[in-house]
Amino acid sequence: MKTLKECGFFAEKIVENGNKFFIGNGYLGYRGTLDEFGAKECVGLNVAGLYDGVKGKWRETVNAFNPFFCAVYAGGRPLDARGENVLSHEVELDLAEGIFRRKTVFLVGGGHVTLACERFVSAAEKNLLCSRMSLTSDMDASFFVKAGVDPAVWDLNGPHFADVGTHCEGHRIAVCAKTQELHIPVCVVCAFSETLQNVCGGIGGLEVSLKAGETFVLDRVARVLVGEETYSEADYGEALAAHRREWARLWSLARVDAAGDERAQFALDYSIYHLLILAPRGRYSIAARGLSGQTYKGAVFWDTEIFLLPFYMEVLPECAKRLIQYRIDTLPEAKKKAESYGFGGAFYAWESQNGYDACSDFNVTDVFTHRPVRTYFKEKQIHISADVAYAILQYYEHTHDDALMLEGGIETVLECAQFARTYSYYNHIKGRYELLDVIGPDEYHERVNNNAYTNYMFYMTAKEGVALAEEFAQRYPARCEEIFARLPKNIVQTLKEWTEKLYLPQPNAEGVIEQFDGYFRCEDVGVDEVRSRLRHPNEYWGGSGGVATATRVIKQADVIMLFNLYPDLFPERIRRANYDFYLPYTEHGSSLSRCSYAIAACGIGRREEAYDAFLESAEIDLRGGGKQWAGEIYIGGTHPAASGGAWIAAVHGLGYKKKGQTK
Ligand code: IFM
Repeated sequence: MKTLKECGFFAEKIVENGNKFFIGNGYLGYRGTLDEFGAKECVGLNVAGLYDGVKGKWRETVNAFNPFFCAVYAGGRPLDARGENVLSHEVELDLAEGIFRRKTVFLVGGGHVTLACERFVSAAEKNLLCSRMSLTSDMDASFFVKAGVDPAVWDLNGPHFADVGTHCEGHRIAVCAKTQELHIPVCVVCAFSETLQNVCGGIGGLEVSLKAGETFVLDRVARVLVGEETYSEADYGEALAAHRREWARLWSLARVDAAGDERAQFALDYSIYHLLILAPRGRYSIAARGLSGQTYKGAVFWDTEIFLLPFYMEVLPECAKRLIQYRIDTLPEAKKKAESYGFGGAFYAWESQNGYDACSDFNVTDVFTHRPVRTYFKEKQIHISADVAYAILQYYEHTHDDALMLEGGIETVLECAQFARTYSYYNHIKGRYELLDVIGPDEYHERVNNNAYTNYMFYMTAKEGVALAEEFAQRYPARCEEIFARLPKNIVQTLKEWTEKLYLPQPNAEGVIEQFDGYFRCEDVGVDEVRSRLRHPNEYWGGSGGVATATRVIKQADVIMLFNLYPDLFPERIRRANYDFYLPYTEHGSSLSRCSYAIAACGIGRREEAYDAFLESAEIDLRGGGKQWAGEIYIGGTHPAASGGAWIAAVHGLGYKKKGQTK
């Protein structure tokens, strides 16, 4: 497997490379930054499922203290990749083993000094991360090595720690604190292979004298302890060996063969690498930007159910189960959300932080006035509940895990359908139920009526949910009686009647399904024209005053999504008509879009278009793609859904086979 490599140092790529060379183990994520960097350079050690909110700011995941800070000085001058004395610099990410490496050669007093480092977040142990730094000089030289656990944390909406305390005991340094909001103890403990002197504020130092050709090595073995977790020693070599063994196992399950196409192979390996380093290890799910930082508040969106779940179902089923379990666990919050808006059933969080909806009423800031813009994602993007139900139904179809269905699965699906039923309006004139005032996947058109994707998705939720409930009632009558006792009376019958009368937008004479009522009446202009109307590069395209709002230009695949999730709903002729119609209007302003078109293109026999869109999606973090700003809000980071969507397109569309698979 090829290793991702970059030679030379580019200051403008510090943030981008933090994402590109990112390592993780599903619980911890460490950005691809350099040892000498700090909070200003967006060093981040992100912890999954650990959230904190500071008064007046957005609640987000917590970044822990940095155990890998290390700055080396020669004659008082820092050996820094940004310095003028750099002869060469390279970073690499070993995808096969999940190891980050850097090597920088400096010119120091006429001699060459090589600073090298490797680091990994253990694939074998959830809270363990290790790094080995080495320093070699080709002439006798002395250095001062400054290292420790850096208490300065990069935050978007912090600071998240209170009562920060540093402790030093022998070769170990710990920085401990409590989160501001919930007072959860978080401690980063790092054992160093050398004892650091004069440790103060988590950082200590060490004089190092090298004879020509000698190498000094500093190992750092760290644990992130959350809550009641306790510390235990680990050995660098043993940890590395266990880590390597686990990566070998992971790739033996996950590798896909791109049939001799080198570019596709690398893009696919890179996408799969990202999916592997995000595989959850506990009762939490996967955030939209993975563990690459606090963007999107570290929250879980529909991305997980629709774009990521298929990979885990096939490759790491135990992780797929965790993703489903997360939604079942958070059913009570979804029911509360529905109730708070006056509806029944389960209305899932648009941006879920362990069930709590972190989506703000003002999710974008206007670049001209700097004022918050009212957005309606939280209360109108109701398709999230259908997406959750779809995932549960898919999971069941794949695993036949009756137990999970009886332990919340069926209940969740029915509650999601029930939510849509109570949300719908009965149109007495047309004699049908309608879903009014919603936002579909295309977020640029807010508060529309009868978004086709939403209506069909809830139709299928109710239909399939009812069928499953009836089947289970026959097979497990006693258990189902208990389940039904918790649900609204006669829910199965009510949902059946509702689906019969729910409005399902039909294709027009050209075979095109209108994305929402009145979409065809929007200004008929393409993406380039709308882009040319921008007065600021980071201007938000949607909402009440966006450049796309009154036009047919859409942010991302919308109607097309329906065909990807339910390919048998419409014949190929209709799918093709919609693909051709909507593609020119699609801005791909969301990283979920290209892969959706790739999957759709496969479904209508457009292999070349599918291949291009697949590459666009799979390479997004290799080229530092994706929008970085929504108005004035930073939305950069890695793009797991694009990786997951690329995998779906590759395996289920382009027909790339798993390694060792013959059919
Ligand atoms: O879930 C997506 C949404 O569809 C578009 N905006 C970004 C979200 C997170 O990826």
